[in-house]
Amino acid sequence: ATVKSELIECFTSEEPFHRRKVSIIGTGSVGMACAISILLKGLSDELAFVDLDEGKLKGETMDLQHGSPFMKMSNIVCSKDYLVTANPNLVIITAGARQEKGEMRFNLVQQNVAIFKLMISSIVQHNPLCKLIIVSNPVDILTYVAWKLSAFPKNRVIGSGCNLDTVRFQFFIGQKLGIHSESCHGWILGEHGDSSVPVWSGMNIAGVLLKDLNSDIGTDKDPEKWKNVHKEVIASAYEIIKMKSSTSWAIGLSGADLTESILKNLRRKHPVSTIIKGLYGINEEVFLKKGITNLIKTRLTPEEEAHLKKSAKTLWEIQKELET
Ligand code: 6V0
Repeated sequence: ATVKSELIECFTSEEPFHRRKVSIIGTGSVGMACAISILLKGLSDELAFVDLDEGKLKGETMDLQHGSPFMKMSNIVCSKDYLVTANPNLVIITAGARQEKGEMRFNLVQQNVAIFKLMISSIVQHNPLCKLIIVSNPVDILTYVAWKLSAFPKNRVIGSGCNLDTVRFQFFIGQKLGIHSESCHGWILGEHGDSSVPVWSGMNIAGVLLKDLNSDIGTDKDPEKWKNVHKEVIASAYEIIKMKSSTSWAIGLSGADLTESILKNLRRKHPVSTIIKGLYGINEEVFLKKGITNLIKTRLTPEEEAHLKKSAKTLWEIQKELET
């Protein structure tokens, strides 16, 4: 007899029950920030990790496993083998090279495309029906690459896109007005990065359009220089990387936010990267429901639309050279 057999009378053999499984590829700062945000929101019953760096993979997993009692979480597993990711609702990809101080996101393209070639085929092999959230940079281009390589329908391949840029925008506007960022409604569209487009024409607080209060808002003519808020959004990632080598907490929370919309089928709108043809560019506002279901056709001023086209062109110039 063992302590276990003396203590526990087994009524039925346990059947695997994975109602909400999330797999995270990459256990770096972003992957782990996504993980802790998902765990603390109680969004999944099982979390599976994959990383090339076995020490880091096991260390991070053990560290989280020990915290299970505080999180009411049944199963946290890891392996270098993608089999561990099998049958999830969602796979979040955060693996790959990250920006060094002062480095632009586009510099990561070649390295990360090479990584994606191997990674996506392993993911698809074990998870032919999952949805993918791409976070690795340059996120818009890698979302396109993941879509091509996976041959998944476009509604199941989602890039985190401007979800983070948009909350940064709302945060800085909120700071300037002394209002909580959640009450500042406005969007950043286009590339997640330097050519992103702030949609000043729609920025509002409680339905009051800031453009109605200052018709020059966001332009060079504006005496209040609101345009600098967008500059701060673009600069903030570089600034944080300069100070702490990577950005992690806000993108982790943003990843969990998208995860929540998908797993709970919330039908919220998010500015994510999705593959769209015939509309302005690469990024759009969409409803998420078990993947993307609807796309909101944002009204833009002619200037905003021109900026968005330019942002899409910037991405396309790089994408068209890629051999996937
Ligand atoms: P990190 O801390 O270096 O972690 C990356 C992890 O990926 C490491 O643990 C590597 O071992 C692992 N890895 C590398 N190659 C592979 C592979 N082939 N298979 C499995 N694992 C692999 O980087 P960090 O976590 O800071 O950043 C991850 C990615 O997220 C980078 O590309 C960032 O640029 C990107 N970000 C995207 C953001 C967004 O808004 N979309 C925001 C911040 C960072």
